[in-house]
Order: sequence, then C-alpha cells, then structure tokens
Amino acid sequence: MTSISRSQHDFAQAGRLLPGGVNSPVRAFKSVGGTPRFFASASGSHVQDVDGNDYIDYVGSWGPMILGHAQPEVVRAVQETAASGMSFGAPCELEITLAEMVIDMVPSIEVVRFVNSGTEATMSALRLARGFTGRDKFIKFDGGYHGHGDGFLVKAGSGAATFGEPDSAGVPADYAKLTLTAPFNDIAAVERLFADNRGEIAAIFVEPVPGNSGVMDLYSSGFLQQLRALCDREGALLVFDEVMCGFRVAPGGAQQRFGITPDLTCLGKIIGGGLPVGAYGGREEIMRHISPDGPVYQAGTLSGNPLAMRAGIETLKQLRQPGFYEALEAKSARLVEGLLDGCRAAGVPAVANRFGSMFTIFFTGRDAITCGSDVGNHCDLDFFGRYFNAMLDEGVYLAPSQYEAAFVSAAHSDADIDATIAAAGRALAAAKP
Ligand code: KE4
Repeated sequence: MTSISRSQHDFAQAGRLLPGGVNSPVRAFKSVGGTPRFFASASGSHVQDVDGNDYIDYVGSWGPMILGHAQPEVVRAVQETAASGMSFGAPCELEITLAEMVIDMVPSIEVVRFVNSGTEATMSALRLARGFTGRDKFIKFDGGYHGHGDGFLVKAGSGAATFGEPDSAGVPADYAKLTLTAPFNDIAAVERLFADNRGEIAAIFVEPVPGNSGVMDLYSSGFLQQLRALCDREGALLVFDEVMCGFRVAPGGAQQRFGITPDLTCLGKIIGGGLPVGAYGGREEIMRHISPDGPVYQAGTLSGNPLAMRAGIETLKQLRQPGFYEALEAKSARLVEGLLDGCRAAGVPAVANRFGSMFTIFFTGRDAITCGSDVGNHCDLDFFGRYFNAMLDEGVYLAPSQYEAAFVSAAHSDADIDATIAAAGRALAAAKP
C-alpha cells in the first residue's frame, strides 16, 4: 500500500471548505470508499497524486482527455492564446473556426451555440425544444444523466406512466412533473408516455451511447431507430446528448456511427480539450429560435472565450488525423478482451459494454446489462468497490463507480494496456471475498 497521507490531509482540509470536500460529488469516492486522490500533475496516459504515486488513468477527466493529458500541441496553443487575452466577452474568430469544425464533423448540426458545460448545453437545448414546439413535457430515461439542470434531476414517478418526481432536494415537484421517464430499450413504455400525453411532449432526450449507468447499448435492439420514428410521428424533437459519446465513439459521434439524425445535439467534454466548453446545435430552423435571432433566451459571460475555443480547435484537429480512431479501437478492444479473460481466469462473472474507447466492465452473473436498473439489481457493487481500490493500489485509476465509463486515450501505450491487464488479475484476486 503506497502512502496517501497528503491526499488524506488535503481531503480533510477540503472537507472544511467545500461540500463533501469536492466540487463534483462523484469525486468523493462515496460509492467505493477510501480517500480520493488529490492530483498534482498529469501527462499522456498517466496522472500523479500529491503523494507522488503514479496511475494509468482511465477517467481522463471524465472523457475530455481523449488525446491524453497535457498534450504538447494543445498546451502550446493554449499558452500562446492566453498571452493574447483569456476572455473578451465579445466575438472572436476562434469561435468561427471551432463552429466550422463542429458543423463539418457532426452530421446533424447546421447551426451551433457554444456554452461552458454539458449541463448548460442540455438545459439550453431543453428550453429550445420547449420554445420551438410550444410543448412543456419531455422524456428522459432511467439511468440517463444530462447534467444537473432541474428538469433532468428527476426519477421515474410511482408507476412508469405517471409524472416524474424530484431526484434532488430543491427541484419543485410541479416542475419535475413535466419530466416523463422510461427504461432504456423499452419502446412500449415510450409509446405509452406518448399515448398518455398526446401533443404535450416537446422532446426525447437520450444519450445515444449512455455512459452514466455504465455504458449501455441502445443501438443493437433498434431502440434508437424506434425513438427517431416515434418523434417523427408525434412531432417531438429527438435530442442526442452526446456530451460524453460525441467525438468519442466516432469523429461525428454516435449519430455518425449509427447513421441516425437527431434534431438537436448536445456536446461537451472533448469539444473543450479539457477547458470548459459545451455546445448545442442542430437544424437551422430550430436553432434560429435562439436569442438574439429568436425568442428563446440563453447567454453566458465566458461562452466562446478564446482560450477554450483554441483548446477545442487543437483537440479536434488531432482527432481528424487519419487512423486516429482505428488506433483507439484496436487498443480498446485488446484491453477489454484482456480484462474479460482475466475475469474468466479468476472465476469472476463479468460482462462488458463497449463502443470505441468508452466501456464498462460490469461484475454480474447476467448475460447482458441493458438498462439502468440492471446495474443496481444485478451487479455486485461491493465487489466493484473492492476491485476499484485494489486497482488504485496497483496504480490504475478507474472511475469510482460501477455506474460510470472508462476511457482509453490516444496516449495509452501497449505497455499501459499490458500493465493494466496484469494489474487487474491481481486486483480481482484481492477483491474476492
Ligand atoms: P457537465 O455539466 O458535467 O460538463 O456535463 C453534464 C453531462 C451531460 N450529459 C452527459 C451525457 C454527461 O455524461 C454529463 C457529465 N458526465 C459526468 C460523468 N458521469 C461528469 C462527471 C461529474 O459529474 O463529475
């Protein structure tokens, strides 16, 4: 066991200053136990904590660091841009450049608006969908996460066909009622919601590759295609929340990989290359409803700032290099197969869901994990917690929850993959009761 005394000291100090000692809840390790590591530095596929311990990183800041940490060209571009001003609060040409790249890469986007986080992107897209359709209700899925906008912090009401109920204190019950929920891959439940709320549903919000119940597959069952057809029939907008899977599972995101065209797309994470950038975009006739073109208001002090725009531009530039995704695919496939082989060798039942370089290993005896409730009902969360901490001790940094995804970056080497597979074998043995 390596020393983590400085992280322990820092966590105690941070706990006196910040709620839970963190600025985002999942970082507090609540579901896995142990002390969150305070990071001091990161480079490529590795991060270093304040006690000098080194880890192979599969969180990548929850997705943005697809190139690897401190990627030299991105760092140089940010340094250069910062020297000419961090934020203007006025238009700059870098916004045009990044917009052109996003519109060129993401098939359904004709017009785009930059914001500062995935949450801002989804909450703005929801307001836009309501403003464009004149309808107030919308559908999301149990286990889908779209940031912390009030309308999204809602769980299924008692009985799938009733209204949503707040999933957080502070969300008014009357507002949560406008959020309808259904299980992943259950098209009959979605049909029922439309039947019971005819003409009142503005949109369906879905992560086309969900990553917040662990990675889920909504494509193989035809579910995504059925949602598209339902929205066409009912006059609702199909909104792809590609904050996590955008630029991750393909250059044009899940919509390009699956050949399904949403009406609106939400982006974040990778688009900022590690700096705060979110975006939402779609068909011109919809996006022209956004102020100052139209009546739907949305604004932001730091939206489009030159620093964040330049980090995004340099990141997307590198994603577009020939062979980038093919190399990621090969590495990710080898890693996941090696991890599953290790589980079989250790007699630990497990399955994996993977799309490109985002994946989740579920510790379960089921043949497949296909919806959010499967994770709570059929995965061994205690085992995951022991495995997670054993992997930390082995120098491998995973997301501290079975409900999250792991990410492979362009910087992960063959040696990293081999070391991770070997470490997992030892961690599985350590985690067994
Ligand atoms: P942010 O506001 O955190 O930039 O984005 C919210 C968001 C929206 N949509 C999807 C599909 C997302 O995955 C996210 C944020 N993802 C989480 C990871 N599960 C961020 C990590 C955190 O909350 O600390």
